[in-house]
Amino acid sequence: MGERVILHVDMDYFFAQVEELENPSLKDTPTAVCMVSDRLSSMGTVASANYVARKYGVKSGMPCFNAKKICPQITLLPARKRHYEQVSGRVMEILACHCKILEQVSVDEAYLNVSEKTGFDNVEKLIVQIKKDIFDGERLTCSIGAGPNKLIAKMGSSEKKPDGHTIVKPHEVEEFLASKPVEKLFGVGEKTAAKLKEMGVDTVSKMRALSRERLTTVFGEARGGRLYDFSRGIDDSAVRERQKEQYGRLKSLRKTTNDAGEVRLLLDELTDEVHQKLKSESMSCRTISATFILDDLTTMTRSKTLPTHTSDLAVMKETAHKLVDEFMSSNNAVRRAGITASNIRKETGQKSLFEF
Ligand code: DCP
Ligand code: CA
Ligand code: CA
Repeated sequence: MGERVILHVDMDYFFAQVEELENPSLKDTPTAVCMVSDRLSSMGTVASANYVARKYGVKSGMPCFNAKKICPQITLLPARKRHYEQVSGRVMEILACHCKILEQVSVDEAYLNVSEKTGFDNVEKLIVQIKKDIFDGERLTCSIGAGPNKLIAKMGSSEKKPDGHTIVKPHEVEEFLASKPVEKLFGVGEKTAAKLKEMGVDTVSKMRALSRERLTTVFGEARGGRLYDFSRGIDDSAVRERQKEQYGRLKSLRKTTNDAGEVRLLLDELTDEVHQKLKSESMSCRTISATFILDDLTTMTRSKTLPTHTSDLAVMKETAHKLVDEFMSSNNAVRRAGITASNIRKETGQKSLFEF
């Protein structure tokens, strides 16, 4: 068996970079995209900040209010999630052209097993090509890590951000990890880092001095074992194509209501989105579920399984309407509602019963 070469691709300041495309003047000024909660429009948090804004200390997860305070000239934009998902889908398609197996792990990152295409000696050429293809296609930059496993590839992609790449060959793994502070090791969150520091361990090389027994005693069998392996650069997990099991959307109503018509309208809008997503991935579904969140935040779900798989928008909407009408007839006041398509499979090209 030849050596494994794994890439991890992560888009640079993804949401904010996508916004810059449409308004290039934002490029040189601090800019952030805010995720605004449906109801409380003033309570947004920063989803993504460009690198100019980061110089002022603006970070993801920070309340937008604080971002404005530390950087008054910042441009804050509302998130357009559906748009980013569409761009993401196109980026993933570009990546899929470069490997047999692609594992998308979030909206802006993926692992690629490229062992069949290249060894470490030529991997840089492939990385440059992938970056070029994404830039030519979408005008977006990304950062890429290459390593003998997912752990090292993932850590490599964040080494030289933005628009950078890092290649860690198998014999370089040990040195790559050794001097890193523990919080840089993948899988070490804030709590674990704090605990390690309490134990006098602040670098990965010091972590390696801890026995497996010690780590599993402190952190439990699974997590402790993983920390032991990760500190040595060991990660045997496979790059695995993930099949989505369901597609769903949930949204607040403008106000709490017991009018079935209003809930239907909202679900129509969400069904359009779910349907588009299914179609874009050539999937069909057999089960439609509607979720209703009541004023006291109780969540209720109603489902219908159809006789055959479908990706027919009218069928999906009609099923959702039935679910709404049945649910609302018992006079529930609904605050949020959602739709989920599950029981998913690749479209076979065969007509469904409804289409005959
Ligand atoms: N995201 C979010 N809320 C967070 C973190 C991220 O909504 N707390 C979204 C917006 C990001 C996207 O996910 O653009 C990807 O997250 P990353 O952590 O990869 O961050 P960025 O891509 O924004 O920046 P970086 O250049 O550091 O990768
Ligand atoms: Ca990113
Ligand atoms: Ca990411």
